[in-house]
Amino acid sequence: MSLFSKIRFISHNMSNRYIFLGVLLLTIFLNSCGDQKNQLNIFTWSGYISDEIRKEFEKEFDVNVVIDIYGSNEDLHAKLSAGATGYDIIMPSDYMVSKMIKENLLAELNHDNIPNFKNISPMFISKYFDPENRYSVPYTFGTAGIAYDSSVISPAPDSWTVLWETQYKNRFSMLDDPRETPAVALKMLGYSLNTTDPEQLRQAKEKLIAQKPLVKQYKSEAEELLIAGDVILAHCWSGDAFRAAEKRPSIRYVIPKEGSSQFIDTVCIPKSAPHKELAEKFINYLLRPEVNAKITVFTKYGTCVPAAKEHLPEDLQKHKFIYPSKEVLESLEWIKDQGDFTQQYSRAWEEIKAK
Ligand code: SPD
Repeated sequence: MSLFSKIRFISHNMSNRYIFLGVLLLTIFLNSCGDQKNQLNIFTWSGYISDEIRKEFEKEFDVNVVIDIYGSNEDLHAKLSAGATGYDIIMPSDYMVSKMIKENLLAELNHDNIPNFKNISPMFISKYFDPENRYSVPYTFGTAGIAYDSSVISPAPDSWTVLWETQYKNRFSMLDDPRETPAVALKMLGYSLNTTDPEQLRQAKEKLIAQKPLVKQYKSEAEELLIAGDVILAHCWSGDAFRAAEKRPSIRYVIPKEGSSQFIDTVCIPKSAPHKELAEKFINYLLRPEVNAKITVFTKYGTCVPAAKEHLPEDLQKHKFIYPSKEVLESLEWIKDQGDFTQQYSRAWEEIKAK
């Protein structure tokens, strides 16, 4: 190699090295900028926050949003009371809010940071589980009932007893939930779903044990099973039935004549939240009427923000999956936190699952 070529070779390699070093430093710098972005960690039910809402919030507030999923209030409670930290937003139902307040697991909200709280209908505020909404903001409401495929099952079932019929062995699912599933058996037996009578709970447990060989799966995300046609009946929540019906139009939803449960799911901030102010911004964002309407379109649960209805297609403003008749409404009960007796529900549920 001539001297000239050698010099050119060395300088070429050096400049490559400088370029490589430059790119490396830039990458480290950009990554570290990324890491410094605030991150909002949400722990919620499946199908509760759409990608659209997540991305729009990320863009407007220049943050990252990470979503983790639970299938029951008790799973959420178990995780938080075992000391899980890092979550900024959780979405417990009514009775779980009162339990978590009692156990000091929730942060008090700074309402100055949530001016859109004024958009909520008075129907959904000051409820028994948090009378001054110091810890919770309503997110959605709904019921539990039976979704069924009307192309296979006709006439429509009107009783929980359909879920004990041997002809449907392995063709239906039950919620995987220590309060909702015993509630079905309690209602069938004519008892309150909030019973604190050990004998009534024992009878409900026996019923569910007898039913177990027929059950295809205990699953709280029944929507997937219904859409895939893996089940033709499912004990599930109204919005999930509605979402399944959107993809499989022969799916219908009924609330059996014996009665069922109703709920309000809320948005709360755990006491251990690392980004409380950001969490309050998120709550305030969810309460914008146009954002809240998108939530209803996505989740298919009821909205607590009346002004959101103006942004909703007409059928969603009064759909019977969301708004049951007066007669049906009268047959519904709220699940309540039963203090120490809750352990008996958990034990009964463990025994059923262990059979
Ligand atoms: N896929 C969303 C399900 C939300 C259900 N929350 C209701 C709990 C009532 N106990």
